[in-house]
Amino acid sequence: MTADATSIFTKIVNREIPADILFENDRLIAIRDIAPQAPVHLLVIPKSTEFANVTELGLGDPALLAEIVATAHNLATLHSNGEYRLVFNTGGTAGQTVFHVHAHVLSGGLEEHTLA
Ligand code: DGP
Repeated sequence: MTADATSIFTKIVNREIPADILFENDRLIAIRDIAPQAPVHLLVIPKSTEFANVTELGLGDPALLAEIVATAHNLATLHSNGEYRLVFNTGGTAGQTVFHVHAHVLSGGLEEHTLA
């Protein structure tokens, strides 16, 4: 399966819709989630439209998955206390609504929150 090439995240990458962009390189973009579930709730998103979910990404480009994890750590350190929860919703019945792989980075006061 290929990610939706017209996904909301591709539109953000292409500057077709606005977002609060915290980090960007040639492979990734990181934004604030529009509906935060924690004091710090960021999304780390590959620019590639090749992967719909983390299973496909891990099999297809494990180095890019590792880069997402490193970026999550760096952003949680910059924007919070360096401690974070990393969530990949995978499949509609698991809460995935955008079928373009993305990591939720949740940080700050998570002892008061259940899973995103
Ligand atoms: P998921 O349910 O795991 O597919 O997560 C999708 C997330 O994307 C959800 O937490 C809300 C966020 N989101 C959806 N549309 C937008 C948008 O236009 N801008 C931003 N910043 N986040 C969005």
